[in-house]
Amino acid sequence: MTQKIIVDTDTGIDDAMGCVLALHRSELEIIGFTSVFGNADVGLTTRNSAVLLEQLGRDDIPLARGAARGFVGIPTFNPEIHGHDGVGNANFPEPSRVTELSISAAEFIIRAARYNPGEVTFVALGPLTNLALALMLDPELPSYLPKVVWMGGAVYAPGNVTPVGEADACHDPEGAQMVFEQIGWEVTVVSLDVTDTTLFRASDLERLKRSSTPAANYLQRIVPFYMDFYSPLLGERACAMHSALTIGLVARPDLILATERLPISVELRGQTTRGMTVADRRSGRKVSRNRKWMSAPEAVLVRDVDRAAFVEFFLESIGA
Ligand SMILES: [Ca+2]
Repeated sequence: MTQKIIVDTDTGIDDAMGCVLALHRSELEIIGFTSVFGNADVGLTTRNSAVLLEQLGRDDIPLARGAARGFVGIPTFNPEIHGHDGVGNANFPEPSRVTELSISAAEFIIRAARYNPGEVTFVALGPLTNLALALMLDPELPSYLPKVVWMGGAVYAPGNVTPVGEADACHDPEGAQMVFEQIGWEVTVVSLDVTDTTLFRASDLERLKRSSTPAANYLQRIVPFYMDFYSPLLGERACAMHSALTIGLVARPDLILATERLPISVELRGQTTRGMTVADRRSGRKVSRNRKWMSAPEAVLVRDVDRAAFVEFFLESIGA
């Protein structure tokens, strides 16, 4: 059975890997791409999604531009991770066939969800700003769009931009909190707890290089830059597959080995912890008298995945 998805992405190298995977899976029917700031300025992330769609010959997929910033704070970017252009300084030509929709990402999300009530899974690979904006415009959104999957946060694992903060959560803590505190939808969280340890290794890149599919050709131009950033952190030539894993788990839920239902709240005010995804892990939380946490809806945190099977699935899917 095909699953309709909206891919909300701050493309981004690992995001591009995820988008490429999504475009190659017949289980997934992509009804639109929405862009958001994050790995780079939203102008660049929108352009990168347009380039990706053109490179893979999928300029039929709608693309709507989203938020340029989160609710609070001026965004900052880290070009050493994804490059000045967000995709490894790969110098792709300007997109000519893909044009942005005239409506915003938030408006597109509402329209697409209302047109396909109950059928669309919102897959967010960046800050949750667009979904929060859509929720502000249409408070009934969860009844039309009941499933949200988010690559972001860190519950058991440390953060990546701060000791406890993951990048997408830190880019817009308020937007993320709006999504987590909302009752009526199921939020699945694919956090650093599993993505940081799901690696694309040098041997996988070699396999990619032996392939000449459009997807392989495209990824060969951007993945090495990401590996350059990650390799000193990992102690081997590799990179984390954050967003690609997230898409993979939407396509193949059987690759999920363990989940945990937890109320999650996003720290908005901490001196050193702003953006931290705080889960109530207390065993006695359900009988606790702490009403704030009792009323917080539970999210589904992915705790373990079949990493080797996923990487093989990724490579096979793109013809490598
Ligand atoms: Ca991302």
